[in-house]
Amino acid sequence: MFQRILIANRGEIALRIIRACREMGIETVAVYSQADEESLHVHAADEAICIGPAPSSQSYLHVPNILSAAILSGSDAVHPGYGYLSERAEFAEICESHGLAFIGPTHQQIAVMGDKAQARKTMQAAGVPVVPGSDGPVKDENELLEAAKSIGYPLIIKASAGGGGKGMRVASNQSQAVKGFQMARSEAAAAFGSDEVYLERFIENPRHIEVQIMADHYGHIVHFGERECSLQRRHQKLLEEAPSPVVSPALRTKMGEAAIKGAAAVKYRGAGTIEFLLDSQGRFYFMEMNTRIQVEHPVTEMVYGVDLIKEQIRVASGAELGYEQDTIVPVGHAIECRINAEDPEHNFRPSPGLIESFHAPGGNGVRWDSHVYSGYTVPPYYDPMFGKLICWGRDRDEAVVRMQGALSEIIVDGIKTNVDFQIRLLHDERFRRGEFSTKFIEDVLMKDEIVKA
Ligand code: MV4
Repeated sequence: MFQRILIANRGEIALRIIRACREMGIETVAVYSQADEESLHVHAADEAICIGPAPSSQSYLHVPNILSAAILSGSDAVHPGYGYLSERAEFAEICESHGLAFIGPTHQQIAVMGDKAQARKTMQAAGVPVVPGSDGPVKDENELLEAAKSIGYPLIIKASAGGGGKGMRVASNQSQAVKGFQMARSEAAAAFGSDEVYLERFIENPRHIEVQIMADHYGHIVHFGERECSLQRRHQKLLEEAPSPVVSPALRTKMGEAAIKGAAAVKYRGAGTIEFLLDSQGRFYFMEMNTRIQVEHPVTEMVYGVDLIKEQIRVASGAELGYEQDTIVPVGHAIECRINAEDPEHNFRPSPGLIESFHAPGGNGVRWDSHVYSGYTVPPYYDPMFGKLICWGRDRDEAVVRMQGALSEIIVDGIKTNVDFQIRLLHDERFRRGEFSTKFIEDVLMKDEIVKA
């Protein structure tokens, strides 16, 4: 087992990883930017090293500084958390070549899944269902129109280097396809330094459902069911739950087995998430694989009674999984609300600043993962999420009621938050019935607002 882990991240996830290490008897080294001196993760770790000024490019994304901190502190492993360097293949490779275990998959696996066209090909070859689409990237207008003829409209043009919704264009006919192709290419070139794009048939009103997997270094792979992640705004998830209200035990088994098959095809190791689109007829298609721990991992933890961070660390150190799929059974229902420093009244603009007073929610089945406290200042440089509220119940209704109660207990004075927006979402009858798709927040909730105003 590792003796000392450097956590290459900040905020709630850094604290989450420190807590897991503490339970495992592993020492922790926090890194922090000059804007994060007062963050709880700095105080909670056994050692803390300043790695640079506030901007991420000079701190949490600065590989030489983080590597120096890991080596000078005598760490034997690096946990990247989510975001930042967690899916940078070069970072994983540099860690390993300096004798530091990277708590995640191999750099080759990160690279394959980071190239979305290559990931799609890999999954298709493994027998995982993919959306009908182009056979690899499309190079020019001829290839575009040729592929579009067999795919049909509407179609979606996606950047190979993209993911998370950047560099995408939907086209309903030939002229839109030609225009979208040019736009997607130039957007991708500017954003990712690669203008490679590929095509898929556009699935209307899909649900975003992702499967959690865990793999050891010896080829054993299990899944921990799905998370329903359809409730997003501009590709930022707002509320996630496990299980999905529309996934039956039979579909869970099918999606879980598909996810394991895809992971096995690249001899995957560590924690991973296979994202699927689920259409209105119950068909599912591979979309992307995330090769990191995800923000919403706690809903899976609460339903399956597992500590995914501890499992990640255990398998990274070379331990065997040690349990079989048939022992992994979901119990009850969990919901996560992301709590952001933002102003829903003004187009969700960020609202950083001093939290003058703060009160955390609590109670039976309530979990609050956050690094903030009364007197903490949310810095303007990073993601506005400052906490995650996770509620478990024996069924979905109990989880919803607990979440409503817990949300109304939160007190945050000094900054604007999305707490009231989350309360409204939980009271919506369509949400209560589990009837929503990825378009719900923008098309339904936001439109209601315009109508009301
Ligand atoms: C799609 C799609 C419909 N059809 N692909 C958005 C993020 C990126 N990971 C892929 N995305 C989508 N891909 C096909 N073939 C619709 C989306 C999409 C979406 C997916 C999940 C959650 C929210 C979304 C919002 C808009 C579009």
